Order: sequence, then C-alpha cells, then structure tokens
Amino acid sequence: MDITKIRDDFPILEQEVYKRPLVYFDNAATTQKPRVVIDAISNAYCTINANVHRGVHHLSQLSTEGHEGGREKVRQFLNAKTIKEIIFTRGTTESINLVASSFGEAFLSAGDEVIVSEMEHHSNIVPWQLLESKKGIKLRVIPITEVGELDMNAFRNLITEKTKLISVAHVSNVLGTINPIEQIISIAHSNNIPVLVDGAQGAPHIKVDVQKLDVDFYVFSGHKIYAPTGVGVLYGKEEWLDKMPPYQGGGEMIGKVTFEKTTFNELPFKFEAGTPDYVGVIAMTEALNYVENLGIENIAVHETELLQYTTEKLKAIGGITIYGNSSCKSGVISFNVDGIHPYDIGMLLDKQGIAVRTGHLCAQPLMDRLGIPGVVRASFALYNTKDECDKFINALNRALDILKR
Ligand code: 7TS
Repeated sequence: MDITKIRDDFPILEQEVYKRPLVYFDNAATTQKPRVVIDAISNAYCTINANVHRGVHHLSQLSTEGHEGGREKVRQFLNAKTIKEIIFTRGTTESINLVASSFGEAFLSAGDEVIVSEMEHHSNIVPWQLLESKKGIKLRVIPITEVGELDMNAFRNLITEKTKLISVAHVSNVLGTINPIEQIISIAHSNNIPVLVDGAQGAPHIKVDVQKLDVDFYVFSGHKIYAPTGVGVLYGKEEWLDKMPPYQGGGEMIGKVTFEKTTFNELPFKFEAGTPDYVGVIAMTEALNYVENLGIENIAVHETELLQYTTEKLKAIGGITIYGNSSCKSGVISFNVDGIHPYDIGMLLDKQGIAVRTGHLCAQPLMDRLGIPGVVRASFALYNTKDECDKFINALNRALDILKR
C-alpha cells in the first residue's frame, strides 16, 4: 500500500492541531473519511436526493437504486446469501438493540440465559440487561485470562440447556484481542445455540464471510470503516429474521395497514421503519469499495506492523502496563503508566497534536476486572504511518517528563 498516496485521499489528515501535524490514533472510536465518501454525500444531495422506495419519479428511483445498490454491496462484503439478510440500522448499538428486542420477544423468556463476555462494549451488555428486567432472563459472562483472551474452558462450562444466545465481540475495543469466533460458533451450534458477533472492531480489519462462519447475526458500524456516521448493518440469517417480529413500527415496514389489522413488509424492509439514511448507505458503498480496492488483508498487515512497532517502543519506556497481550491481536494498544492518570497523558498528547482516547472506553466491567479506572488507547487505521508512531512515542516521553517532574 502506498500510504503517502492514501493519505492524500483523507482531507482531514492535512490538518494541524496546536501547530503540529495531526496524528490521529483514535480510529477505534471512529475513522476518518476518504474524499470519495465525502463526495458521495455531497453528490447525492446535489444530484439525486429524493425519498426512497415511495416515488415513481426519476430522482426517487435513482436514490432507491443507490440505497438498494448499497445493500447489494454489503451483501457481497459479508458474503451473505441474500439481500433479505442485510438490515440497515444506525450502527452497531442499534443493531444489537434490534436483536435483543426482537429476538428477545420471540425466543426469550424468564430463566433463559444469554452469554456475553467480560470484554464487551456497553452496547453488548446493556441491551441484554434491559431484557433481564423486562423478561427475567439472566446474563452469563465469559471471563478473560491474564493475557486478555476469552477463557474458552469457562465458556464451555457456562453453556446449559437454558442458554438461548451467545453474543460476543469479534475484536475487543480495549484489548484488541481477536476472539476465536469460528470456535465459539461451532461450540454454540453443537448445542443448538445461535451466536451474535459484535463486529464493530472486526469488520474494518478482518475479512468476514458470514456463510463460512455460519454466524447467526453479525453487526457493524459504518463510521468505523471509513463510512459516514449514522449508518450501520445488521446481518441476520433469513431463518431467524423471518421468525422475529418488527423492531419499530412506521412507514416502509408495513404490508397493509388498517385500524383492524396491519401486516408487515417482507425482509429486509420489515426491520426498516421510517425513511432510512439512504445518503449514508450510498456513501458507505464508496467506503466499502475503497477498503476492498486496497484489500482488507493488506490493511490488516499494515496495521499489525504499526501495532508491533509501537508495542516494542512502548515497552522500552518502562513503567508501562499494556492491557491485552494476546498473540492474536488487532491494531489497538491500551496502556497505563505507573502512578499517572490516563487523562493527564491524553491531554498532554493532545497538546502535541496526537489524538488518543482515554477513560473506560465504554467497557466499565472490563476496567473493573483489570482493577483500573481507565486506560490510554492508541488505535490504528490504514492511513497511519511508522513516522506517526515515532511522533506518538516522542510525545509520550515528553508528557511523562512533564508529569514526573
Ligand atoms: N461494540 C464495540 C466492540 C465497539 O468498539 C463499539 C464502539 C460499539 C460496539 C458501539 O458502536 P456504535 O457505532 O454503535 O457506537 N466503540 C467505541 C470505542 O471504542 N470508542 O468509541 C466508541
């Protein structure tokens, strides 16, 4: 990959922050957008904007083609069997809430258990907790090992005849651990239990083939894969989605409405009430094309190189604890420095133009498990460079000099 050329595709990277060139290492929170994605938004509003699905007129047909073309793109991207299995949502959080609500209504009752893990983002914890209070289900939690991997023996022992769903992250947004989802799915299916994979940190870095994985639900957010905010994906096997009731009611999701009885639209529209973010979907199509043109495997190789390079340099500083030391790790480094609050490091890095995230990263149960209030996190994307890693390490050394003085 020609990183210099790639960086030219991302207008925001030209910026200076506090008179220093921006080093953007907060990619796990959201990625920056290439010009093709930004232009797609502008072009859609300048040339084809009209509400989708409802119009006979020219523009409505063009925007419907764009929106449904985006669905076909996502189907290809995940290698789903049919576009009926691709539901557009606002993002990972809404996708998980949709499954919790709708799968929960159809298939879960008091005493049933859902298994999550200790390393989940709040988005894959709280929706299930809402079902605990609504329906009396119980949450079971897979513990993590010292290196930050799922304890697979403990996982096997958690499965009982009460287990109705397993919902785990593909990649941890804190530890970077790439979880063995193939193995989890295989164990789950041998017990007739469906699996939801939270792919928020997976899809941007790892090639996903939902048929090969045989996963029941796979979800991700557009904005973490170079697409705009406000658009995301729920992949669900048709056999599940067919049996699940609608999530929200409104336009688009209906077959026929009368005051006596309303019937619902077919898949995927049954789950898409109201005007969808068709402009977001059109721009997401460009983002997925962009990623595929570079090759997701090439992106992963590049990010892993940055991960290894920066990890070594960080370790050499001394007094640093890195959380997540799995050998199967994505481009995320969370760490703390002895005796220093993560927020102070984040602030002093920012003053040197380096954007990192600090705090609990929406994974408070994991922070409790690690016995810390928060971390500093650097996370990489396809446009980051070794030179930026050096800048980050230099800036960190400078921050530590100030804080330890
Ligand atoms: N699941 C995981 C594993 C995530 O990392 C995130 C967002 C979500 C779910 C929620 O995604 P959303 O697009 O619906 O908000 N993670 C982060 C992060 O690590 N820092 O900011 C957001």
